[in-house]
Amino acid sequence: MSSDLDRQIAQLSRCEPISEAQVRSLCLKAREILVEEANVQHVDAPVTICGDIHGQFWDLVELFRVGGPCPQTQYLFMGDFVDRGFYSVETFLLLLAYKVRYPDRITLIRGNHESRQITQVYGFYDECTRKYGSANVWRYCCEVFDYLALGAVVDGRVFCVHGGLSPNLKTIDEIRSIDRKQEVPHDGLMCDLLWSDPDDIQGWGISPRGAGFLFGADIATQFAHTNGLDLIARAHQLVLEGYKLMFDNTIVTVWSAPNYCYRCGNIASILKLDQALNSKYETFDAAAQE
Ligand SMILES: [Mn+2]
Repeated sequence: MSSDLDRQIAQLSRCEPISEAQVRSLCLKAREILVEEANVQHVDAPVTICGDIHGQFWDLVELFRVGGPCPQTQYLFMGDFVDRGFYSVETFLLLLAYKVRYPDRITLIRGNHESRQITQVYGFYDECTRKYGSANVWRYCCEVFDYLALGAVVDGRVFCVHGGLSPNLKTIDEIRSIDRKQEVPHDGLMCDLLWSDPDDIQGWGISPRGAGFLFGADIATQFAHTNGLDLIARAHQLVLEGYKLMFDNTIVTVWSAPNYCYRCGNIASILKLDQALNSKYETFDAAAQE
């Protein structure tokens, strides 16, 4: 019922949570859509690529003001919708409602925070139990997390992933053999895609995060060459200027949570790719908190 869904989108857009029964039904519909998606979704340009949101609901509203409303603008969100901010429930459910209402106009890929283990430490679990009086909504959302795609490729030329590359990955095709419908593992290819970071090193390095790897320009350049890519777009790391190009413009970090944790003082950005894959970065500041 798209009219019910439109009402839920309107309600969530005011930062008002929907009922537990509505969350359950929304999550079931979302899973039906996501289960049909590939581990690496193909997306056609033009599309606007976004990084971490982390429950900063009013900043997500600002993002849609800057980037244009969904579905008029096609969006690709690179994960970390929840934790840290005050409104992970409303943030994730609004994005999920858009996904169910306009499945071809918004792509959601999984971040390392879309995990049972991480959300029990960094806020989403507590927020769900506080707002709903039980862990049911958290459980429904975690079941959706397991179905989120692990990456996306725009027009065969721009690879999008939350974290980065893996020593166990040569071609994008190899991601297709993962059985992604599970909690994020502690190591291996699926883990690395969600946890790794580019760094000014040669080859591979140990990540200080305790999961994933650091990878240098040589690794990124080789991966881009092997897979015929113009750009690797990823999120996962706070960038004070909102975005950061590295390795001779082979990789970019896009960060979409302004004044992260309501105290970092950073600006945020989104990456607009036009029909011809020209890139344009739009930056924005934190919204006034309501
Ligand atoms: Mn992350």
